[in-house]
Amino acid sequence: MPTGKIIRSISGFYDILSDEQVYRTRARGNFRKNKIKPIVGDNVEFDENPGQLGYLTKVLARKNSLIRPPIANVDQAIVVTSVVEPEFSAILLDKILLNLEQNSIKPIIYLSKEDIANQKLERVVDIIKEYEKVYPVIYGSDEDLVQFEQIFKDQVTVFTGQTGAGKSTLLNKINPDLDLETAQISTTLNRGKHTTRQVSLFTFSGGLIADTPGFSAIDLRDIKLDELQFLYPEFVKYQDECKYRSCTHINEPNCAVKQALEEGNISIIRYNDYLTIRKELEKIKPNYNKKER
Ligand SMILES: Nc1nc2c(ncn2[C@@H]2O[C@H](COP(=O)(O)OP(=O)(O)OP(=O)(O)O)[C@@H](O)[C@H]2O)c(=O)[nH]1
Ligand SMILES: [Mg+2]
Ligand SMILES: [Zn+2]
Repeated sequence: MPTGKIIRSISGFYDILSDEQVYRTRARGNFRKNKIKPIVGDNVEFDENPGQLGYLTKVLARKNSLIRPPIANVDQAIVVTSVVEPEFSAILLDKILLNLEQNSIKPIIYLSKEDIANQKLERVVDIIKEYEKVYPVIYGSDEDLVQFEQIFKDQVTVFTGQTGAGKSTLLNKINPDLDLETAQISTTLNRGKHTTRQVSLFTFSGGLIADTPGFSAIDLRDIKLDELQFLYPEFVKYQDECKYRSCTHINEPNCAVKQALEEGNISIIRYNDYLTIRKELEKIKPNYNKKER
C-alpha cells in the first residue's frame, strides 16, 4: 500500500502527496467508526486506484496535531509577530510560544511591519532581543531571504500568529507562486479580519509549508498548570539546580531560575508574563471535565 501525506482537504476529498505526485482520494468508511478524521499533514496509507478516485485507507500515528487550524505532524512554526497593526504584545507572543512548546513544535519568531513601526520599533526590538536569547528570530528587514529559505528543508512548517500580522504577505514574498489572499486590516479597530481560512500544505524549498488563519486571542485550556514551568526552555535550562524538584520558581528557596533572573540571564518580561499566565491558568483550572491525555 503506498504512503503519502495529506496536503489538502476539500469537501470530503483528500489530496495526498506521494513521491512528488498528488493523488485525489476519498476516505474509506471505517474512519468514522474509529473517530479518526484525517487532517492535513497526516501521513496515510492509500489505495491509488489508477484512473479513478483513490481511497485513503489508514491514518498513521501522529507526532502532534493542532486543532485550530487542524493540521498534524508539524515540525516548526514561523510565528509572524508585527510591531504595529496589530500592536506587539509580549504576553500574546508568550501564549503562542507555549502552545507550540506543548506540541513540541519548534518556534521561529519573524518580526513584521518594521517599515511602518516608527518610534515603536526600538522598544519592540529591545523586547524581541530578550526572546532571541531563547528562540531564533528573523527580522523582517533582513534582506537575506535566501538564508531564511534553508530552514524549510525536510520540515513541515506552519506560519502562525495574530490575524493581520502578515503571514500570507510573508508567504507570498518568499514564494510568489502561492498568490495567497491578503487583506487590508481595519486600522480603526486595530483588529484584523480573518483572511486565510483553509489550511493546505505547499511544497517549498525542499519542505512543506502552510499558511494558517490568524487569531486575536489564544486559548490556553490545553495547558496544565503543573506543566507550565516546563514550557519555558530558559527555565528548563536551570531547573535541575533548583533545590526542589517540583520548584515552580516563585517563592521556593534556592531557586536557580530566580537566581538566573537576578543575574539577568532570564528575561524579566518573560518571567513576569509567566506569573501572569499562571494566575490565568489558576482561574480557569481545575477543569474536571477535561479528559486526560
Ligand atoms: N507595511 C507593511 N504591511 C504589511 C507587512 N506585512 C503585512 N502587511 C499588510 O498587513 C495586512 C495583513 O496582512 P496579511 O498577510 O493578510 O495578514 P495575515 O497574518 O495573513 O492575516 P490572517 O490571514 O487574517 O491571519 C495586509 O494589508 C498586508 O499588506 C509588512 O511587513 N509591512
Ligand atoms: Mg492570512
Ligand atoms: Zn526554581
